[in-house]
Amino acid sequence: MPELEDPSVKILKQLKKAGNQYVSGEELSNTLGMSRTAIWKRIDSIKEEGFNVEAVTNKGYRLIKGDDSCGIDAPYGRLAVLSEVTGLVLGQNFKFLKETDSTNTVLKKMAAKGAPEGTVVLADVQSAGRGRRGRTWMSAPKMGIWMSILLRPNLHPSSVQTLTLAASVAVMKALEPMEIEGLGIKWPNDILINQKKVCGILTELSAEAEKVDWVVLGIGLNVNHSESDFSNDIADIATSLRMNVNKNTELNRSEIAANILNEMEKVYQSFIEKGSSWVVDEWRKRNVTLGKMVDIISQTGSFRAKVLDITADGKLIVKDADNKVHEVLSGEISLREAENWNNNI
Ligand code: BT5
Repeated sequence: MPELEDPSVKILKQLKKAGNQYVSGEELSNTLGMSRTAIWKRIDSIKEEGFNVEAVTNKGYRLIKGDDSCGIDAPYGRLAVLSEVTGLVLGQNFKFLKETDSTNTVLKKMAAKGAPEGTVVLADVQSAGRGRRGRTWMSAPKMGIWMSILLRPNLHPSSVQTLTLAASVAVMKALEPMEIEGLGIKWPNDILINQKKVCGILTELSAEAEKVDWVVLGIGLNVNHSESDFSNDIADIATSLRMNVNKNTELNRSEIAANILNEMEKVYQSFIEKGSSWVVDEWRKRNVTLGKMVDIISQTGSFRAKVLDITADGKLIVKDADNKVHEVLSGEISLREAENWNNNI
């Protein structure tokens, strides 16, 4: 059974929808086709995940909001996320881990054993969170969203870059309602707030010559960190959502994680229907890279260039100091401050 069909998820969705009102045991039993005793047992499992459910004879059940602004959604876990998921594919198979080495590593093993498209692994803390090229991703407990999504697209391996861009577009769409100033994508898929990194994406895949077998999209998003929660080596380059919203309370990670899944499902669908140029256009609207002066960093060295454009399959088009135009498929770029710009370019 897909986990989105889990009766506990459905009950929780119904209680959330009712807001402050009671939902009778009978009503739940009718909509779910389960006995009232079975409903009562499910309510117990919902409480075990940290939700405060009040049961009143002759009235039914209702969710009690906490005192803080996180309210009824404050718990972080499988039910908390799945009860906010509105799509049908992403989250249909869902694993929540209190602690793990890396959600990408876990999901890659599951993918190799045949896990279905839409499988999601979410952890509260990672002991060995990974960035690209062997770098470390700091993944402190209770602070962020450390999540991996499994897709099995019918794609040529060369199109996977577009899928990575699609993931950054989906995260942006999930964050946009928060109206954070200075939010944008740095090529290929770092999300920055005023030049500081709030989200990184690690794409890993298995493919044959002509076709992708699976893609694991690993998303690391800093949510509730304050400045002192970052280690010294990244304190100057990292930021969190909470540091950029006018709110003194913690943000609701479950809701944000679910919103990312909801947006990713829609973006993935549009990518399949409309093709990579749609994704690149959406990326273009949200990027902070085009037109900028950058250092292109590769294994063989680095050079300064101006970013002219992005191709339909996600390569960066840049012009170097000798007016030579290059296409950059992957690698690193470092955005230059305006005062460092070389006027010759
Ligand atoms: C990335 O790598 O940005 C990809 C990060 C992907 C993390 C997710 S979490 C869920 C899933 N499971 C995993 O194990 N990984 C994925 P890269 O572009 O290589 O950036 C890594 C660099 O970002 C590091 O070398 C640090 O400088 C910096 N960094 C490390 N942790 C950070 C953090 N929490 N916030 C901002 N910057 C960080």
